[in-house]
Amino acid sequence: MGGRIISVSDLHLWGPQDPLYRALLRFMSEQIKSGDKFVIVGDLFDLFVGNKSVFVQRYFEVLEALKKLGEKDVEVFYIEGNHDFHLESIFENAPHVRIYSDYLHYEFNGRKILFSHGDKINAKDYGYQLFRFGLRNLVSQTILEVAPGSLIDRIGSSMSRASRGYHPEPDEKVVQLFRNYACEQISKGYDFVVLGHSHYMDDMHFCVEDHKGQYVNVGYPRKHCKYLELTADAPTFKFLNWDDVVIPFRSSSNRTVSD
Ligand SMILES: [Mn+2]
Repeated sequence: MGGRIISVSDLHLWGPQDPLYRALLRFMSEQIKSGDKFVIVGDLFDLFVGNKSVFVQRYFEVLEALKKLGEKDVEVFYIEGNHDFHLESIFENAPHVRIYSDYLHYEFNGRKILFSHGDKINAKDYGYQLFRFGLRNLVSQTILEVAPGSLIDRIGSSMSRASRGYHPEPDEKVVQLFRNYACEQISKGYDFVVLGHSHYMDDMHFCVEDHKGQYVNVGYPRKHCKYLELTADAPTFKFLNWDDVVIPFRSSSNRTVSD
């Protein structure tokens, strides 16, 4: 059955040897059906900046698979994260892939959905803001164009290692900030708010002056093994397991899913 919204975020893929990378390829070919909308809510890649050949080569199969989804009439909405941005030129020849640098407002069967990675919500996350400043703001499009890919890869990889990609423990204050932000958006009329970035799996229902809305966050798929599905007639987003498709990326040591 097609026509669903399928959403992932925070996979932080590091390359073709990553079991999650293989899993995502299988997921795209087997689970995403004709007519589905595939929404990526940032940090699909652990590092992908601009159209540098070092990244294009590293993630070649995933890029090709995303482009191929157009053949089965799947629209792809790619909301950039803080580890993957300036991607617009990568998909220039794939009109079914649309890139959003901040957020996506989407209407699905009369319901309003806000998708955003969420990295701008916590203005007091100094460590992260430094990462963002260093990578996203300082590395402007102009610098990106002239700097060698290998240099960006080296700097970016070490910054990425120092940020959430390799230290995925969620911060309670961030979790609260994200919930507050989602509630605020629901009070403005959104029916669903989909965020990533916090690496904290969340599924909350808010009711503000008789208007109900759901906030969802898939957390950190390496740990929580979830993706999201919203069908046309379902009242809420459902958390589905990667298990059917993906055996290798769950190990016995990271099975805690109580949060
Ligand atoms: Mn992030």
